[in-house]
Amino acid sequence: MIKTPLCDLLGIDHPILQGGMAWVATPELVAAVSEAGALGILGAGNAPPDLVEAQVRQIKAMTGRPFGVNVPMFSPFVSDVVEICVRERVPVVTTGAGNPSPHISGLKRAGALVVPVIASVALARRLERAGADAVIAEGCDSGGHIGDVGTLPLVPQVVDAVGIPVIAAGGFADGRGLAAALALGAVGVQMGTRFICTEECTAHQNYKDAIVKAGDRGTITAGHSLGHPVRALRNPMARRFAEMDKQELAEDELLAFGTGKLRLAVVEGDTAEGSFMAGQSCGLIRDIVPVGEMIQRVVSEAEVLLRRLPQHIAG
Ligand code: TUI
Repeated sequence: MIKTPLCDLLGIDHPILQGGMAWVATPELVAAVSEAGALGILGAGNAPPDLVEAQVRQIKAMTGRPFGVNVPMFSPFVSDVVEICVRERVPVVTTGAGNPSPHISGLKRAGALVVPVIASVALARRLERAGADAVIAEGCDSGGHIGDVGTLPLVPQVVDAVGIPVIAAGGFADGRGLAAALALGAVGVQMGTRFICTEECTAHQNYKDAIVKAGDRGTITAGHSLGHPVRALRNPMARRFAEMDKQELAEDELLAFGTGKLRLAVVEGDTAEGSFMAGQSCGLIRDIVPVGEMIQRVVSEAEVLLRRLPQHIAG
């Protein structure tokens, strides 16, 4: 067992969070992760408030363990979704893709722990002052919407800059990653792509198979010209999107091109037209396993590794 202050803060057994991926992190996955002793997080994405409310209730019916909801700041329903988290007494709220400052005090009054995803030292500092309970420092090795600093340099800089616990994200998929994150001063890891390749994840089988097949250079980034780049598996859709970046098209043209492509990947499994958002950890993922087995594997690998580190250094 690896216990860190994160386990006490969140009431979990293992210092592992499952990223709140839009369309992918459904109640089935969230409940399985929380039941396995890590923190399952619902991906609210752009979903309308009534759907998020129904999904939160579904999670509560499936598990009595702590869980979270991820609210991306670009959702057209941010305030309503935050209100649902307040009303439903969601234990942990993570945020992404923007600055959640205006929502922190309301959530905290309702007893929620607020854990924003940040991609820079500056925003980590600002959110600590605004009352965040912890931050998830996400490097650009991760999938989906990314910042511009790699995980390895970002995490220790955030650890040095704030007094609240720091969770590392971006590139983690095994016990070696968890051990490395702890060495950087983080209290745990958040993994996204690794959780897609589990039996309980409801994403299309083609999504899971494409991740297992992908190697170290399996992803590319696109959307830089829009100011919010996205990392996804290399496929015809991703290549065309990356080409459009170079053509300096109008923002609405690029946005229109991206709309609905994540759903096409997750729900339809459309390998040509879908946007299969995934992190660089895809090269480390070789199987589709039950959530509980994967978490156990990660934790015991990290444990063995940390125990054997003195011999490893001695050579
Ligand atoms: O949010 C994510 N990952 C995501 S969201 C998403 S859905 C999407 N669809 C189409 C286009 C774009 C996204 C897929 N993946 N991760 C958390 C994250 N947050 N990564 C980076 C950031 C971030 C970036 C800038 C957080 C704050 C931030 O602040 C800017 C500011 O306002 O100061």
